[in-house]
Amino acid sequence: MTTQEYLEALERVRIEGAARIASAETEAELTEVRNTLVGRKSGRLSHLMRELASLPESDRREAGARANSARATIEEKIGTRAMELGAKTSPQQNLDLSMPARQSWRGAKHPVTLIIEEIEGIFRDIGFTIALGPEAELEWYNFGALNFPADHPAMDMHDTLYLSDDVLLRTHTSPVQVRTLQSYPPPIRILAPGNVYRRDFFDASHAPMFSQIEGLAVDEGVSFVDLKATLSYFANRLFGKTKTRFRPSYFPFTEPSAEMDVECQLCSGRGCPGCKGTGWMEILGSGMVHPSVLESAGVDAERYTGWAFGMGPGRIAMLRYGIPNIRLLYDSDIRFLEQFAR
Ligand code: 2NL
Repeated sequence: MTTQEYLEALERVRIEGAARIASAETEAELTEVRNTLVGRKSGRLSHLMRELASLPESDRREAGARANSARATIEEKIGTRAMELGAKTSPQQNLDLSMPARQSWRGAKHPVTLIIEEIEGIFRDIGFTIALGPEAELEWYNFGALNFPADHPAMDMHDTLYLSDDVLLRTHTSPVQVRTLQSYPPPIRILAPGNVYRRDFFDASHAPMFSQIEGLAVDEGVSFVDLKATLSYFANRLFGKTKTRFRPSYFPFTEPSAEMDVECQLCSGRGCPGCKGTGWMEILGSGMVHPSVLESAGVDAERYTGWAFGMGPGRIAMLRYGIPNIRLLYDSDIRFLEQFAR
């Protein structure tokens, strides 16, 4: 082989090699192409490099440099093509269909929040407005306006958190209703949900802060029939069709007063430990607004009458969801709370 022939052969390997590398469509094909070009034993370029020795002494240096350059070009093109083929095929090849999906978490509202929202929805449907007010309240709105006698035990320092002589943390949401009566003329139909505070509630099964919902309706000609009909309707919306009953009770701010029971949700009224064998569960207290409460708030008790009620959403949530222990409502245990995700 003359030097001229040798250099032409090198050029052919470089050009044909480049074309074959570019047309390799799989990594296996590319390996095959690589073997035929630069494979140690049978590669065309390896063969040509062994042929160098047969060239005239004076041409070897130049021809050797050209052969090395051709090899470098081919190796570089193989490397580039290998990356292209890898990028094309690896997504499928690396896909592990048995790999578990990443865990996703859905937030849950607290059961008491769910109940408050549900109760608000029911009363909004029948024309009640949600009313809010301050949690730090004047003693007069919390007790004085509500017909509490000056020596009522609820006003004791042991039961109520006082912030100063005449300011306290409200013990019920009634002050919101008194403020509404002062500010708007009847007809009034409001629902007053919110947090309330009691010192005596601070033990293993009670928190010093808990939620309450009160409601108030005041207009001309409002009677105990309106109270019974509205609260019975409410109980049937909340618990599904269920028996209700009213029992006489006492509150300083209502007269007459009544507590409402629903058929025990655990035993359907047959009697069980949950209802202490009575077949009934108390869900709220209510009554006709005491005339002196209306007068305290500046409402003419000769012209207007009203009814009111109060309940604890925590207690309702326990009945409604079958929660056995009140502490579950306060412990913030994620295993309990996540059951209310929806
Ligand atoms: C209960 C009982 C009750 C009221 C709250 C009320 C408010 C005004 C006037 C008259 Cl402004 N009454 N609220 C009436 C009866 C019962 O709550 O067991 N609460 C947890």
